[in-house]
Amino acid sequence: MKTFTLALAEISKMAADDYVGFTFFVGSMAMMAASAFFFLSMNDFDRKWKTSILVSGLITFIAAVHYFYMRGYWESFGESPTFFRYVDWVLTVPLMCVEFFLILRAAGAKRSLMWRLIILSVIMLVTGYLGEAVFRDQAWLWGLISGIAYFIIVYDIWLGKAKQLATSAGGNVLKAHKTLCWFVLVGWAIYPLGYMAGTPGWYDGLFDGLSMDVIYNIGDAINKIGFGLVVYNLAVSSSGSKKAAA
Ligand SMILES: *C/C=C(C)/C=C/C=C(C)/C=C/C1=C(C)CCCC1(C)C
Repeated sequence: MKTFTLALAEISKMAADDYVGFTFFVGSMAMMAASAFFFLSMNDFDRKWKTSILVSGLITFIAAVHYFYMRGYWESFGESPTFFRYVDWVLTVPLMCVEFFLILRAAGAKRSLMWRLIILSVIMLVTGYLGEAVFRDQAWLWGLISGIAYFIIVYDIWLGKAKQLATSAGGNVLKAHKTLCWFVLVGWAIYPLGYMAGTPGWYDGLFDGLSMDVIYNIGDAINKIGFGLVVYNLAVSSSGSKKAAA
């Protein structure tokens, strides 16, 4: 009861114009709801798809836990929870790479493809962290290196090996792959905008009035939940059997 009262007291203290606090709060709830949805529905599918849905749920669940911490951090210190943010990403973005591998596995995707995407995503995130938290004076340089890793990922999935595999798989897999590719090209492009809004550089002034954390929070909701739903749809449209029998 005491914790409950305390929690209420904290919530009532959130200012009406605290968009960062608000999006952290809504983000926590959305990630939690999405996790419940994915976890509860995963048993409707056969084994092949179960793992993919499990991973969708893990992505939103890991994010939900980090959002609770990040909201609290913001509440207590009024600062961006940069460290928690990047720990969240370094766990969840590689899992999104695993999703690509899982849906292309039947078409013959090798583990090397998965590891390549994972390593690129870790390079993208570690260099981003260095620019945002450690070498802020050279944020543009670290952002650029991070951006190069990002573009290689985009290239790989849109035009490289992953694309070939998706094309040979055809049908629903190809469709889902394409949608995920759009998420990476457009949805993930939200993050560099947040980065530029939150770090000093030649781009100063371009993003005046925009909050890095609000931009990141919107990006996370779109990408983590959206990605999971694409995979869920693929499972629904491809697995017929068990679902139809139920
Ligand atoms: C669930 C979290 C996701 C999908 C996070 C994705 C993050 C990125 C695509 C971040 C990319 C960055 C750049 C491309 C350049 C500037 C630094 C970053 C790390 C913000």
